[in-house]
Amino acid sequence: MLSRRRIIQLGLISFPAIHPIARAPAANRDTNDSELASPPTRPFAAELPVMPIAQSVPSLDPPSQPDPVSGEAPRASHQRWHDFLPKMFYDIHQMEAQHSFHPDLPLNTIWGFNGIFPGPTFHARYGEPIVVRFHNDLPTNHVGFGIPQTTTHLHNGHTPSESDGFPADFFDSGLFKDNHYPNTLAGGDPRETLGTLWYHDHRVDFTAQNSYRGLVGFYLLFDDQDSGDELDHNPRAFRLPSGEFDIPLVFADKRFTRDGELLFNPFNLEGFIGDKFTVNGVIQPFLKVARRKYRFRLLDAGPSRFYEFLLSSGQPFILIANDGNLLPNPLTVQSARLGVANRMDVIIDFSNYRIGDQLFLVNRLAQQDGTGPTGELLNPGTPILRFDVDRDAPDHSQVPSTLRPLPDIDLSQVVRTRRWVFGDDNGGWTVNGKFFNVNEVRAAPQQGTAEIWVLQNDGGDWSHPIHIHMEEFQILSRNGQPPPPHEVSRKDVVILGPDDEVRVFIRFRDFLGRYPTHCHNLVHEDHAMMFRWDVVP
Ligand SMILES: [Cu+2]
Repeated sequence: MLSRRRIIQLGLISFPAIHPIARAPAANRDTNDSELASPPTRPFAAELPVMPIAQSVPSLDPPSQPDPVSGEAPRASHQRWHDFLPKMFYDIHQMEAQHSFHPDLPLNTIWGFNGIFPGPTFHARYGEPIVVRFHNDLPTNHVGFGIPQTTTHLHNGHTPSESDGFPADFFDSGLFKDNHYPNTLAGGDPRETLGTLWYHDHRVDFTAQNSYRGLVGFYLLFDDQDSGDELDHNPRAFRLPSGEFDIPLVFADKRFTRDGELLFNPFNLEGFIGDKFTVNGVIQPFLKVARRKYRFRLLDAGPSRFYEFLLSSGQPFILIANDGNLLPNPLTVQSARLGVANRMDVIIDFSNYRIGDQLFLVNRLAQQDGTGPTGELLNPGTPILRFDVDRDAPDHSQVPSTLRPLPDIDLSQVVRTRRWVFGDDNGGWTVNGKFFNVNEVRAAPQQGTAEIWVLQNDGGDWSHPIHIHMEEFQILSRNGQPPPPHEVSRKDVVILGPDDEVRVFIRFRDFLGRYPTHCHNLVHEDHAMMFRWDVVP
């Protein structure tokens, strides 16, 4: 019997969704991407870029409103518009642009929000609903991978369905769409406050290619406690490191041709692994830091790699948030493991180093292909970001011993249990034996109820980071055991290692409509490891 891997190599799989696979050079028609080594680049030759903060505009023309307006891509009317009247407006253009991944490589043609990779960072606040108008200004005659149709998803946003970037809600170049982000608490519960979100393209079948090409950015949410001000006089404020000392870091591995051109292999359906590590769009950058505390918001943007981060000095991290959600209490951890789309907010205190010291953020997790990490921890691993301690700076920040309590898990609210098996039967990536079909509603939970979802990996060697849209969940058990301390948290992406079974508690509040659940190995997602579920009245 042919293995699934062999079947893929022979090109025998046909998928039910539309898969107009982009043309790739013949030399790339192989799943063994490790043969395609990128050109050498000097480590730590360029400074870490810090993304600009997205700037609002006074108004949109035509004005955004509950029903679609002229020139807008087709969409359903906005839910609960008048409950969450937008107070701020943003005008964002998805554009092709030139980008430098490294001074030793030529400029590359990327796709970015406002033409930059990563895109501008949103600073949003609870109680301030916003509308973001996403214009698709991508070229229709583009060269290379990607498809110039987009649908933007705000990852872990508690967002009405019609603004959630459903994979089938993509639209063509020349059109725009208004996404309404209410910035409201799930169920009105302050324990559901979110913090580190990100936005990216979610076009069905092409999410890996479009986001790999650059359609990725951060969206940070603040409230009166996580206020983004370490000098805040409000006694409730956490006063975590803020401003220039609060730095989002997006990790994305890339691969380049011999000529230094960004390379993606659409024929590799297992998962695409780069041999160059970018942070905020630059290969192995350095960051000048002051002798004080910093908050770093780590994000794995994929497409397929897992990371285990450590500091070369042996100093532990203070972990304050998992998947962007502040923990009940900070945890001291030696390392932080992230699957695709996971976030970890960590505090690093540089006050015990001397000016002139250098230390490294190191990835030690071995991964050869899209299967997932081998489990081996490399020694010393790959230094990805160098910290250069170069100055003193005042530090008014603190790390409170108590952050956000967890919402109650009230099992009496549970109306049913559903089992979702993530597998590789039927010759491809499936959930309960089926490929993604945008028109098939696989679950219809009733608004206001809670359910237990059992997420199970039957894939043998494979690891799958599973993402559920719209609501945070809490892990009840992992392989029959209580979750480890860092997973005692609200989560939106859970790593399913080989044969793992994770039971989660999830509720369905505030908005109706269709949402997806999928593997966030973007290649698995695009090759149909996803299902649709609808919240119904
Ligand atoms: Cu997967």
